[in-house]
Amino acid sequence: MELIVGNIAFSTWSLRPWLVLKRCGADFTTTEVPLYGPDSARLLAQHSPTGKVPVLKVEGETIWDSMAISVWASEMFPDAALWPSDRHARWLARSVACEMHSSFMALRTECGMGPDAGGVIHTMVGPDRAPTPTSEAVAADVRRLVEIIRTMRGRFGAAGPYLFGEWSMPDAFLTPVATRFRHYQFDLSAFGDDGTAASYVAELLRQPDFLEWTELAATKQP
Ligand SMILES: N[C@@H](CCC(=O)N[C@@H](CS)C(=O)NCC(=O)O)C(=O)O
Repeated sequence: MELIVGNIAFSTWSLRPWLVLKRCGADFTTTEVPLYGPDSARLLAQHSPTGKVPVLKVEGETIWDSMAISVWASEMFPDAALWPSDRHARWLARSVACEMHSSFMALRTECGMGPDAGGVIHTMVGPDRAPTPTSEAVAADVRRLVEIIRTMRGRFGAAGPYLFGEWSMPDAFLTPVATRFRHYQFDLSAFGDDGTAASYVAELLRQPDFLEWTELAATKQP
């Protein structure tokens, strides 16, 4: 089984299924395709029907899209408990993962990872960037994320430090956000946080699998 990813330092979409597969204990290799280079389009076309990563190559199939790969993993590794066992928590965990997958465009665009228009490369693994003024659209995204974290941690977080207590799929989908908050040095208290979101973000950034990804990034050129 082979997971094709973009630059480990900044490909936020790639990080999610990588965390999910690690959580499952899946036996997989990771192949990095450098993005935004002169040869990137050709290399991506060799691996991916959409020209985008991540994709998972397994049993002769190519599964594209981070959500599809994650859903595949939850089907193939039921013992990994990728979704919460409580059914109410599970329904809402899916809502959070899907919202994360389909929304927050302002945050993604204005607080991007990878090379910016000026050629500066923003990465999930530092160095951090001095805080910059945020647009109202970004502020609305951050407020919504803080609200999600406070609500889910408040309702379901008693059994552990993650969004639904024990680690579950939404944590994989929110880890790239945690790296954006760190890189762009967001003060979450200015967006409605009472400390819950900041603690949760810190937890995501110290989860062992993310630290392994960070170590992997250190061995590569961004
Ligand atoms: N919705 C897709 C998004 C994939 C995506 O946008 N991947 C970026 C890398 S982070 C990419 O491959 N970009 C290459 C390009 O657009 O040339 C997913 O979840 O997998």
